[in-house]
Amino acid sequence: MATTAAAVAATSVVVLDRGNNTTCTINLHGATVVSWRVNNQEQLFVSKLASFDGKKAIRGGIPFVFPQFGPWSFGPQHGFARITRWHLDRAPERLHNGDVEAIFSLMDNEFTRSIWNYQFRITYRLILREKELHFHIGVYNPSKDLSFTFNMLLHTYLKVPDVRRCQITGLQGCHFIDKTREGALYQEGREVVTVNEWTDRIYQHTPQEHVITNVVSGRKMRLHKYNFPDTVIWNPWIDRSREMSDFGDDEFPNMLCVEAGNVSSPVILLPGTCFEASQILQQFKYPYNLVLPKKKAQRKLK
Ligand code: TA6
Repeated sequence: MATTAAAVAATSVVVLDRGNNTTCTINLHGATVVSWRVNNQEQLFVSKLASFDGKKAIRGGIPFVFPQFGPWSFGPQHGFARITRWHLDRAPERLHNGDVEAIFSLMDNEFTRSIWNYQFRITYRLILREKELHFHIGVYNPSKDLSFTFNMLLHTYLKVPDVRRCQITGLQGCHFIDKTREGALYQEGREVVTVNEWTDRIYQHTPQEHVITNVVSGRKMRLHKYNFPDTVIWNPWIDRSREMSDFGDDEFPNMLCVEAGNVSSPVILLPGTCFEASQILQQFKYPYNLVLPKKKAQRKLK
């Protein structure tokens, strides 16, 4: 299982293998998780048209958004972290309890400073458990005198048999910016959110946990997050799918993005300080009686 740094340098891919066909594959291009298999079942969506040219962001898996979410006047949409090669600090290692861990990092370099002239260091620790994938992130500001602000988000593409059958919990009562309606602010009235059209919403100050039903083979996915106050829900549906060259026109029913992040209020990082955030994805079966949503009118706030 031990993957030597030399071997990794030659390729761009790192594999955490827990045995029992449970693996996690990371591409050093963006430290993008491009596969998470639980007992040989893929949990993440990657487009059949995704580009692996080491330049463009990978269309699928879990791209790492930093230091900007969305359009950016200084640099690429969603920042440079997802289009930069990360370093493997610690090759995959089996822990005493059978889990497998690896650590990646990204530091400022000539390219990043040409866009965003700040020193920084990000560590990204991934732990593969039996039915779970853990993400621990540290952002450090080594400067003696300069603070910086950033957005950060894990742009998770869940693989689903039919997105129209998925339900997402934990958004009721949350305000959201609806990018499909000129960025107007709304409040979510539904107990469980469903996706039956182009959806692109930034839910603000969401609770620490969401459960997404009807993911791979009818199971559920629990997303538990820490220090990620926002949740973005995205599906491009028909028209937006056609606008993306690295996304198949027929693929939108099979993916759902549920993204934990710091979007609505950027993080301000003082000199010499560190910011930590984490996410746990846990795949599990039903014993769970679904409460069918009582549709309430969404109240437009302004
Ligand atoms: O996270 C949702 C979103 O911001 C959408 O607005 C959509 O643009 C999506 O990300 C994909 O962005 P990309 O830059 O990867 O095409």
